[in-house]
Order: sequence, then C-alpha cells, then structure tokens
Amino acid sequence: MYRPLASISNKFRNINNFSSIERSYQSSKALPDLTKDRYAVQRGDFSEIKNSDIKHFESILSSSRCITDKSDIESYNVDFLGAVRGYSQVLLKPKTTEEVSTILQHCNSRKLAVCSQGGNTGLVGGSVPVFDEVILSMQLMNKIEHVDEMAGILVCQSGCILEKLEEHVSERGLCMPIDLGAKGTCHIGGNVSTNAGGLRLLRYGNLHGNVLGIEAVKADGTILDLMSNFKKDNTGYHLKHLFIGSEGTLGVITKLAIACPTASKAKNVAFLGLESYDALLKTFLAAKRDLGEILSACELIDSESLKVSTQQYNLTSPISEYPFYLLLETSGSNAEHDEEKVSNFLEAAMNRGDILDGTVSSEGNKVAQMWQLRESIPTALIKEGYVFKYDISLPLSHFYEIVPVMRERVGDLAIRVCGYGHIGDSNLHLNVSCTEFNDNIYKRVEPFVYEYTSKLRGSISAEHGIGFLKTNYLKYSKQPEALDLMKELKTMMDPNGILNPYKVLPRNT
Ligand code: FAD
Ligand code: 2HG
Ligand code: ZN
Repeated sequence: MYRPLASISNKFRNINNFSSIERSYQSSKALPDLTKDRYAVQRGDFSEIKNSDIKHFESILSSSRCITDKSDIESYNVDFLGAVRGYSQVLLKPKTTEEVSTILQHCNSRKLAVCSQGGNTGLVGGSVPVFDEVILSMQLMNKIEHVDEMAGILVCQSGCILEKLEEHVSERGLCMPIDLGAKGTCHIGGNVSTNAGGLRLLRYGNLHGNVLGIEAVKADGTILDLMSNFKKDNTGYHLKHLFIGSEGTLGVITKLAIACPTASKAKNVAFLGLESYDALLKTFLAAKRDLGEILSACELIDSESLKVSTQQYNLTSPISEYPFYLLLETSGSNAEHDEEKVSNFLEAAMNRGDILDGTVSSEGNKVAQMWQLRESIPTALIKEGYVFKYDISLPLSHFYEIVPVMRERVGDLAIRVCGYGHIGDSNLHLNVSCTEFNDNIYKRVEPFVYEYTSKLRGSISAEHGIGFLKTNYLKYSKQPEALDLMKELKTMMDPNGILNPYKVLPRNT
C-alpha cells in the first residue's frame, strides 16, 4: 500500500553517493574495435600530423599541454560507451580562447582535422576521433567568471563541470537549468554542444532558451563574441543557436552566459509502482493537471530498468516489484503548500486505482536515493557488456510499444531490453544490452528502430544528438531540403571540413 507523507518508510539503505560517473570501458577487458574497421569508414582528405605541427602546438601551449604519449591519450580516443575508438596521436589542452583560436588557425591552414572534447560522456560517438583527428580537450578551460545573483546569470568557460557549477550557483541561491546523470563528469560546453536535455527539461526548458550568450571560435580561428546577459536580445539573426546542439561541427564553444533560476526551497520526490503503461500515462497526465507549476521531473522506469540498477549497484527499491515505476518530483517555494498538493494528488490517484504502491519524501538523502535508482540505469546497463542505445521522441499514445516489439525482435540474443526516460518530455530511452558488440543484434535493431520512429513522426534523437553513430539515419528525421541546408551551413562555416568530421552530417561510406 501507498505510505502517506507522514510515514515514509525507513526501507532505504544507505548507499554511497557517487557523483563522478565510472568510465565503464576502462574496467572492461578489451578496447573496442577501431571505428574505421567496425563501421568501414573512409578517411577524409586531411593532412597527417608532422613533427613541425607538434612543435607549433608546443609553442602555443608548452609541452605539458600538448600531449603525444600514446598511453596518456588512450582514454581520450575511446568513448564512454566503448562503442567507438579513434587513434589520435595528439591531445591539446588550451586554457584560453586565444589559444583555441591560434590552434584552429594552424589546423585550418594545414588541413588538420580536429575533434573537440568535453567530459567525453556523450552517447553517440561524437566526442572522440574517428581516425587521427587532433583532440582539443576543453578540460582546462574551467574558470567560473561571474555570477550575477540579481539577474540569475552565470558566466563561465565551457570546460566547467556541470556539478561544480551547480554547487557554485546553489551557494548563491540559484540552480543550473540542466541536470543529468553525467553531471559529475560532463562539461557545460559539452551540454550546450549537444543541447543536452536531462532530468528537468520539463521544468526549465532546453538550452536554446537558457543559454543567453556564447563565445565560440570558428574553424579558421575567428573568435565570435556572441555574449549577452539578457533574456531579450532581438538584434538580427540569433547566431548563438547555430552552436547549440551542433556537436562541435560548426565551431568550438569557449565561453557561455546561462540563465540560472532561483533554487527551489521545497522538494518532494515520489516513487510510484504501477500495473501498466496506461496507468502510468494517466498518472502523468493527472500530475500535470494537479501539480501544475510545481512539477519539475517525471521519469518512467520499467521493471527491467529498475532491476538492472538495483542488481548492478546493490541498491534497494523503496517499494516492491511492479511492471512500471514513475518518479515524480516537485520543486516549489512553499513546503506546506507543495506537500498538500502532492498528498491530494497521490490520494486521488490511489483512490482511482492508478497507483498500486508508492513512497514520497522531502528529506535530502531519501530524495537522493530515489534519484539514484533512476540515474544509475545507464551505467548499470553498460556494466552488462555492450549496450545498443536509442534515444527517441515518440507520441505518448505509442510511447512504450516499441519496448515489447524490440524484445520480440532480438529474443535471446540480448541480455535485456528495457525502456526508461523522460516521459514528461515524450523522450524514451530504449536500451538493448548484450555481452559484447554483436552484429546480429545490430542488424535486427537498426535501421528498424529508426524506421519505426519515423513512421510515428518521432525524432531519432531526442537529446543525445547524432554524433558518429546516427549520421546515416538522420534522413529518418530530416527532409532532404533540410539536410541540404545543413550541408550548406557546414560548408560556409568550415570550408575545409576540419571540425569534427564524420559526425552529424551523413557520411559517404
Ligand atoms: P562530450 O561527450 O565530450 O562531447 C559531446 C559532443 O560535444 C561532441 O560532439 C564534442 O565534439 C562536442 N563538444 C564538447 N565540448 C565542446 C565545446 N566546448 N565546443 C564544441 N563542441 C564541443 N544526455 C542528455 O541529453 N540527457 C541526459 O539525461 C543524459 N544523461 C546521461 C547520463 C549518463 C550516465 C551518461 C554517461 C551520459 C548522459 N547523457 C545525457 C549524454 C551526455 O552526458 C551529454 O550528451 C553531455 O551533454 C555531453 O557532455 P560532455 O562534456 O561529456 O561532452
Ligand atoms: C538518461 O536520461 C540519459 O539517463 C542516458 O539520457 C540514457 O543511456 C541512456 O540511454
Ligand atoms: Zn535522458
């Protein structure tokens, strides 16, 4: 039975909180195949690195920030999933925008390809080289420049880690408008470059709305100052949007101004057990209606997803087993008001028979533990071996149907097929885990998943982007005319095509 607010159970075990996510591939035995071999890609017409290039980079950065030792570069050549691997021989770590500009000027004039890298937590193979691209790591561009507490604006370099920014602004009564499981490792520049969604998009909207200004460096080294500290700025074309979500293919983001909302005083999280997707959808719609402005997150978790996170991390669910779970969060300014609203909503949903069981809490550690069950799912799945990950937008009326369809298609070949994600934003994460990359599963899943999504007029990438892994499927979500315009933009901004080649735009294999 549902436990009311006053009698939240002590069923939660104390779990070590992990803020910096594990790099799963490092613990696995073998490195993945080189991308060029697994996916039969042709190297573009770029120059190869010479000693004179290294000397030039050292003159800009000093030798300590121009790294050529193979073992030091290895982890920058492999993505978080262990799905793609390049073989870059040079890793550069600029600290200033001017250094980025000088590096790009040189790369452009020499026709050396470049892959910008943030925290390397991207899930579509965009953050690592495909061949021998120069890796431009933004990790030392991590200065917080300014917080305007009155206006709620943060100005920082792009290599700042999201969690560090959250800590910084929360000391000033503000919060970051974005939160995601990779927060301990991903950079704000990576977030903006992928237009990451995350757990609170439902509340704060996406980064196109929250990024007020951008400083970026074009492929030829030109520094573009598009910084603005105002929400309202209609001075011509909104150029900053070209960089939001362009995954390092149009420029390198070096600095940002971001709108930070006031931190909420009161938070409640409810973890609910439900019998069916229909009951879950009804509960979500009721939450939108009854909780209104205080609803800040709404996450669907199916039973396989909860199983993998509890098993792999030895976590305990606060409620017994159900086919579906819904994690609802409210954030508001008045605890009493919010608790009353949440209680009324839960009571009504229980009475209707939509919710079978649940627990709710406003206590910090219990709230964190409920979130941990959800946030651990992606890394728990990676621990099983290899994961085929799909991140799709689907109409709510058909949201979950693809999960059983996919189970049927892959049968015993997979360890697990599960569905979870941001139902509040119509964004499903469909994951198929197996012991290792398996061509048989690959062919059963792709392009089927994209055709299926396209038939429902969904998006083949709700939030992770296109990167390397989805380039050839972009056509399922973009009309030929739109693809042509994307290509024209790329040619205009990066005529030599040096910025993150083989990514986003369809490649000729
Ligand atoms: P990287 O992975 O290093 O790079 C991503 C892309 O951005 C690459 O194409 C790279 O070239 C480019 N790039 C990075 N920095 C710059 C820069 N300064 N200038 C230009 N280009 C740049 N994503 C979501 O959207 N929502 C989620 O809820 C979410 N949860 C996740 C949970 C886990 C456990 C993990 C592992 C990943 C999750 N992701 C999620 C995916 C990933 O974390 C995001 O895409 C994140 O925004 C990537 O940031 P990063 O700094 O790691 O970028
Ligand atoms: C999440 O919402 C992330 O947890 C990752 O977007 C999803 O790994 C995934 O499939
Ligand atoms: Zn997500």
